[in-house]
Amino acid sequence: GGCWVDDLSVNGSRTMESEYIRKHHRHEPRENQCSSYLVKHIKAPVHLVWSLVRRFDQPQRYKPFISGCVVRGDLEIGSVREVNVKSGLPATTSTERLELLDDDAHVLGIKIVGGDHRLQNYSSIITVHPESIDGRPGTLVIESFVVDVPEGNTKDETCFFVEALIKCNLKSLADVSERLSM
Ligand code: A9S
Repeated sequence: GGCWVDDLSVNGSRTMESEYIRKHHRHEPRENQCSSYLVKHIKAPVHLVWSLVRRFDQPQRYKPFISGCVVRGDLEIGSVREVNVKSGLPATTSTERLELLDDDAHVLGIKIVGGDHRLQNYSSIITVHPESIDGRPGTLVIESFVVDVPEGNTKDETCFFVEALIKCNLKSLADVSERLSM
């Protein structure tokens, strides 16, 4: 019956999701750190979503808080980008290093190594996976992070702050991808 199939598809996607998380999104947060992950289902094909995510040199293509960036290096592991943040946010710049870029497994890893903000020892992993949404090609995006809990903040506050920013990034990634795939 419908419920079993639905249940299977829900459980199916949930076990796939947990499989991807176990494989790519393992962070060992230290006592003074918090770590979490977010999931986004995008109605656009995985190659299109990945073409946006993989551009370490152009985060502004989908990240709403970033006005631009300058990259030193040539998109090799270890390249560093100087990100300029739009006004109105609790930062103006962020210096970020490319840790991982796997065009086969669709994995991007970055570390924030500097900037006038409060996210110390921030590192994130974003992976994209093909899935079918309403029988059409879609993409499951998973983004995880680990970051120091700043002095004077709690783990919950820190997770809430970072999760809110990543939710905005993933919403914008969905909007840009879905518009491009129309
Ligand atoms: O850009 C990301 O992938 C994720 C985050 C959390 C970036 C956050 C940010 O760019 C602001 C949006 C400016 C917020 C940085 C580095 C610090 C902030 O305080």
